[in-house]
Parts: sequence; C-alpha cells; structure tokens
Amino acid sequence: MEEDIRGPKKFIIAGAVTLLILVVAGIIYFVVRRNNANQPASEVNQNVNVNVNQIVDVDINTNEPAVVDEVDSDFDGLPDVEETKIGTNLYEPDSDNDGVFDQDEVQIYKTNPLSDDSDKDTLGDYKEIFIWRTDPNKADTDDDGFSDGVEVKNGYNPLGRGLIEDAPPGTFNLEGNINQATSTNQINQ
Ligand SMILES: [Ca+2]
Ligand SMILES: [Ca+2]
Ligand SMILES: [Ca+2]
Ligand SMILES: [Ca+2]
Repeated sequence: MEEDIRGPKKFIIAGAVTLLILVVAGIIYFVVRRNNANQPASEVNQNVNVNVNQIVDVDINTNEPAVVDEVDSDFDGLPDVEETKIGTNLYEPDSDNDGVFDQDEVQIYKTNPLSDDSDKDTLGDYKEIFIWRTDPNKADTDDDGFSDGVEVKNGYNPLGRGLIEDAPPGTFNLEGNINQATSTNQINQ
C-alpha cells in the first residue's frame, strides 16, 4: 500500500517540479524576449522620429520660400517677389496702365512695365506692339531718322519708306487700324 502511495506521490512531485521549471523557464524566456524585442523597437522608433523630423524640417525649409515665391496677388503671372524687385504694383496686373500686362512686358516684350512708352518716341507700348508692329524698345524702328511717334503722327510708315496711306491693303492706316482695300484704291485713284 505504501509503495502504491509513494509511487504516485513521486510522480506528482516530479511532475510539479517539472511544471514549475517549465513555467519559470517560460517566464524567463518571455521576459528576456520582451526586453530584447522592446529595445530595438524603441530605437527604431527614435530613428524614425528623427528621420521624420529631419524630413519635415527640410520640407518646411524648402517649401516655405517656394510658396512665398509663387504668390501672385494680382494674378498677372509675375510673382509678388519679382514685382517687388522690379517695383511694379503687386495688386495691379498692368502697373503702367498701357494695356500690356506686367508679365508680358517683362518676359515677352522686354518693355518697361513702369512706362507706357518704353522708348519715349511718343508712340505707346500697346500701339507699338499690337497695332503698328514697331519695336517698342526702339524709338526709330526703321532707322530713317524719324522716330516712330513722329512718323505715325505725320502719316509716314514707321516700318519703312513712304506714307501710311500708301501702305498695302491689310497693313495699317492713319488710325492704326487695318487698311481696307477700297480706301487704298481710292487714295491711289
Ligand atoms: Ca503679379
Ligand atoms: Ca503695362
Ligand atoms: Ca514707344
Ligand atoms: Ca522711323
């Protein structure tokens, strides 16, 4: 009977000890593993945070001036920064009110956006560019000794020899409008 009782007892004690060892080992394993896993994770987080912060800093630094550069208060295509440098009105797309937008004057026609007559030949930039097709930056476009303004005022062709009235149909007349074939014929007759 005693042996019968001792047998299972031994087994129970052995089993309990084994279980205890397993549990302790398990806890140790779990704790060690958790510590190992946490440490690199926190380091990674720190790295990510540093990188993200650096990227954000860089983005802010590069984007801030770019955004400022692109501000165009009067939507004339010339950024405020550029207008401030040139001295044109940030809130007026045609600062000199000559009919040619600031951006076009600066970037296309190279005329003075602060003067309605860039070459001071008494023929305005708009008329030179869009009507007479003369050089808005050259007072005497055809180099004949008479300024564009004087020629037009006196009825002479600012782009060559002769009178405006003699200019072929499809060019311009005294008012700066396209010549009609009939009026030219009348003049010729
Ligand atoms: Ca502008
Ligand atoms: Ca203008
Ligand atoms: Ca002019
Ligand atoms: Ca001329």
